[in-house]
Amino acid sequence: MNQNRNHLMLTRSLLFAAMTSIACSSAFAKDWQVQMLSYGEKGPMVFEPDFIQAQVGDTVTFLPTQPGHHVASALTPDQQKAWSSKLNETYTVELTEEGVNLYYCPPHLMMGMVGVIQVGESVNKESLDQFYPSFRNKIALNPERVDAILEQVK
Ligand SMILES: [Cu+2]
Repeated sequence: MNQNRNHLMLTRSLLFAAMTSIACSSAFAKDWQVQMLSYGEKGPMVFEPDFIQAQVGDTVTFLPTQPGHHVASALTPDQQKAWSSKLNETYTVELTEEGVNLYYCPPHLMMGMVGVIQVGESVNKESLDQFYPSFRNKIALNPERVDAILEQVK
């Protein structure tokens, strides 16, 4: 009898612990902020920061700090929907899948306005490595700056 009651209490407290940890993980989801700049620390036409290591459930908000920019995904993890924003708008993307997101500013891809969001592990690194050479061919100015961003993907 007594043992049964103990077992029930243990089950209840485990259930409570599980529910609490679910609530906590969403409470700690982070909103990262990326500025879209015509001139930043690394020169003209940049996202700042240009590399983010995030977790599933986080969001990234792109801010039109300086005018003339927007953002579009070039490559996303398999189940992550492609995204794109309108010119000069604040835009938030929800990171629903693990893997690497490569994105760019459409009017300034040629000038290397590119960024990366890694979510958890880089599970789609093989797709990224296959995709990157043709993408890099469209960058006329400072492709090395973009290479350095991609090198942070581990
Ligand atoms: Cu731009």
